Amino acid sequence: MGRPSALRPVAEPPTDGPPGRRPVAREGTNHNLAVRALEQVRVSFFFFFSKGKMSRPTETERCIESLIAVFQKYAGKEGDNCRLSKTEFLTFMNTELAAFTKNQKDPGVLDRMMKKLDLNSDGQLDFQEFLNLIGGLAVACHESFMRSACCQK
Ligand SMILES: [Ca+2]
Repeated sequence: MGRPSALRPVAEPPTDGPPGRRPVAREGTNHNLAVRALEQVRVSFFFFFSKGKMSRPTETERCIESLIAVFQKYAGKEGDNCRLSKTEFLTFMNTELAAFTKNQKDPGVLDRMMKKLDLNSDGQLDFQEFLNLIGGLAVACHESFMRSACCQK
């Protein structure tokens, strides 16, 4: 485990108990360690995106920053600027993913996508729900690239 954050001190991972006994499932569960690791990443990203960017961002960091910026751009068009309304989602799809939407012959496809992505059924897409869309599209593109790469061999 890395150094404790200045913002959120992190308890040291538990030491192993006597053989044959599992440590008390509180602080040291894998789930809690994973959650704490995730919090560390979030804190690091908070510093990266909010403070002076001391070093040039990597390609991956720029991609993450772009996804956040695009989400905020469309989510901020009306109402709750932390979530995409259906109108904002349609604007996003027809602007940013026009190549995808233009090829759709089924006019209900975006409605169904919105319903499927809206995991908590609040009629809006939060950033996590938005990322599920981006992740799904990225996987589909990757698989398509892989298929065409395999066909060229
Ligand atoms: Ca939602």
